[in-house]
Amino acid sequence: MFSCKTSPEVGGMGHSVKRKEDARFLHGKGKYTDDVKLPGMLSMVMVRSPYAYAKIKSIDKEKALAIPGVLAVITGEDLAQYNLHWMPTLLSDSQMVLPTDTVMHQSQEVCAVIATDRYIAVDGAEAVDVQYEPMKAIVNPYKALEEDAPLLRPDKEGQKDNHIYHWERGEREKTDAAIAAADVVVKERIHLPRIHVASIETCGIVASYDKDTEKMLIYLTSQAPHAIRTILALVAGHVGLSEEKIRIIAPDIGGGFGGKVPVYPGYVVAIAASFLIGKPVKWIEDRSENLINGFARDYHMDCELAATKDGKIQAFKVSTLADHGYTDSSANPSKYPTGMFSICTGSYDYEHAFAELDAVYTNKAPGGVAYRCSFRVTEAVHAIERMVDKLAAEIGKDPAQLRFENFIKKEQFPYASPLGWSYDSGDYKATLEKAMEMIGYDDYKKEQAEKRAQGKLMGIGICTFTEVVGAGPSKDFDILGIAMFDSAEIRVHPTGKALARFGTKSQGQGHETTYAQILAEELGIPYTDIEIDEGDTDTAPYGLGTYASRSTPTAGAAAAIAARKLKDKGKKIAAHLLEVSEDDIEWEVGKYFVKGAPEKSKTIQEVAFAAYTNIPPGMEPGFEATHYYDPPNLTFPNGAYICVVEVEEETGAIDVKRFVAIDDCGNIINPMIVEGQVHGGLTQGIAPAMYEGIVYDDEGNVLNGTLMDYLVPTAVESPHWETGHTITPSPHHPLGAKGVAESPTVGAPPAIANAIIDALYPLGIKHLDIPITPDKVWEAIQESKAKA
Ligand code: MCN
Ligand code: CUN
Repeated sequence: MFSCKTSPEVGGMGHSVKRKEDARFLHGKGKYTDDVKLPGMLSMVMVRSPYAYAKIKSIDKEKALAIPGVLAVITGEDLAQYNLHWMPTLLSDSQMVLPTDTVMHQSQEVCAVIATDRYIAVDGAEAVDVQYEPMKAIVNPYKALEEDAPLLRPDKEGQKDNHIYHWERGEREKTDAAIAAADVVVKERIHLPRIHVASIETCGIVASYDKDTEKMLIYLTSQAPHAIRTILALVAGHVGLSEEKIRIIAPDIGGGFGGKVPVYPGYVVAIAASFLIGKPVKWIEDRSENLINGFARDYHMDCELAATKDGKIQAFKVSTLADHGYTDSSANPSKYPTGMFSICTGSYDYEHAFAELDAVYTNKAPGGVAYRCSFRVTEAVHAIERMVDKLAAEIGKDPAQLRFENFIKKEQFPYASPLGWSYDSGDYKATLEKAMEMIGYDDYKKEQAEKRAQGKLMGIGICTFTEVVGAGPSKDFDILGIAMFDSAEIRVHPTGKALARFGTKSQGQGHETTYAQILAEELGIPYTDIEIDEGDTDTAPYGLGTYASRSTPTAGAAAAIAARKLKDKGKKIAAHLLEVSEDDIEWEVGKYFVKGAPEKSKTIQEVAFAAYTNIPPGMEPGFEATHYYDPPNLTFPNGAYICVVEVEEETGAIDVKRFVAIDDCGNIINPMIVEGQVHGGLTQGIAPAMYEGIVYDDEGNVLNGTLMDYLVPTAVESPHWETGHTITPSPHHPLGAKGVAESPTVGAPPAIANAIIDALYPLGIKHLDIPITPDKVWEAIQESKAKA
């Protein structure tokens, strides 16, 4: 167990101090991209395609340009003159900035109208006359692979069909053989549909080019400002936008959840427009533009789990078809096109596994963007956790018992998983035991038996997941060639107060508080005396940004090590001040003292002052340190979630009675912030499980592109989350911490799905795909009754 080393006033690790950033947010003083107003700023609005697949016959700008205040209509042809009409996606596919001849999905950007204000720009966009020749859209990814399917991406050299790539991990033959020889094999096709992060703040940019200084100042709601700057320089260097001339400032962010990692076409057009016109250009998406473009997931997974008749798991195989829309815009590391999907073997110890994935083009918006997923871990965890429950049901074993019998044991860590990961640490048994105790598992089992006897539908669902977060190591992980590590830079001022800057960027995770707590833990400077700064590429050290719950595993570690470098320098200064040898100096949080004479001491603040005023001969003045941290491995948090539901047979209504979440993210920096992250993440877990899913018609139209039709759960839909934790420190992280922010979103959907399907099991219903809505349940019940 973890015990705090610092006082609450210093506020190091383990203290639930209040978030420093909240005063600003609660007082309405957060500064978001749309709050940026620059002199002479213009507004940009996109003209979007009503069709999912169409040839553009003509674009008539005349009427739009005739509107007073409309300054320009930018088309793909205009950008083509500068070779800016295509851009790379984060996974090295290509995406149109603006089309020159064909639109590939409904709501795709067709051209951009620039005007003196947004109202005029909207009028201008409506006045642009685009003539289309609609074509038959491919919506179903299986049909996209049929032989007579039209080739969607003839622009790609060598592309002969709509197949993007094949990926595989593990041993196909051995896994197939183990499955063929097993007593029991359960199979299922599991679909995780497209969903949208639906952050409160949509995407947006203010691009401001100064022709005299040749500097491009960009305000961008971005989770990864440094990486985006590098990519922009690589894409637009040929027109003079080189990296030192680009400054990206990511101001406050109203939710990222993965949706603010990529570069969207609107960003490039706004930058190009400002570059050409020489004035600031703002582009902010409206809600529907945000909801219809860019989604997570769309994985169709064929799963097979094999076991002995008493439930010893022997092999797992999963073959996935991934619908990426018209371009693969997954924000995944380049050597991991399917992200960390190969964590799909889960928390269980068995020998044989094989995972393969085929990615395919369809006429949908670029897919594979994230939804609080740790790089495809949600999909992986859903596959294995649904299948483990299916196996339990098939052999009539309690799903908790089945898990206990198959868990990787505490002594087996570091554990080499069959698909190539080295799990760092964990105690899965303890985590599940704690969850079962907290919810009162055995009592619910009895209650369920009684309810079933009365013909009532009650279900208990478990998910015991293993997460994988914290990329690097940079030797394995890069995005478009940019290696993944992260950074911290600390400056302690003469009065002992400090400023620390990071390569990550908080979107609501509380970094201004927790990074200060890490430094407080290491240096003993109160967390309230430490300012945290992120997101400005001109001032922050280079880093890859905040996603995949990597900030604590990477930048958090960098902060600790940078602080330790400072402490080493401080020790020399303290020795000088106390007139003893360095070897005689000891450290206790916040001060140095002479071994055996604790009354002779210097505080960190006194040492900081001396660093600028009274240093030993030959030493550099100043009290600063920087560290770029390249982790030796990822961190592997885990959790045990249990959900209890009741389903009403007449209506299909689902009532989540209890939900207990026990997370193990190693040592915790701020328990309250972690709890907040878990609450938010669980709500984003119930969302895809029960409510959210983008629906397409056969023509590729999105049928729920507004928040009237796309149900984002609020406090009303959310159950009372009950949380707790176990602590297995990461052996390789300098603070023993693991990332946590996405665990709940990864773990909750299968727990909820398992509970609902368990409730319906007496009716013979053995699987439902998420979102499991009341109408889906009702239909399944009707079908099962018709069969009976
Ligand atoms: N933390 C801690 N102790 C630990 C682990 C984490 O106190 N052992 C704290 C951290 O210090 C940090 C927070 O918990 O303040 C989350 O840390 P971490 O797990 O490292 O995740 P990141 O900071 O990298 O956040 C990214 C993650 C992702 S990928 C998505 S998606 C998501 C999420 O954060 N988007 C969010 N949570 C979000 N929360 C808000 N409010 N808004 C978003 O857009
Ligand atoms: Cu997968 S969503 Mo978060 O990694 O930014």
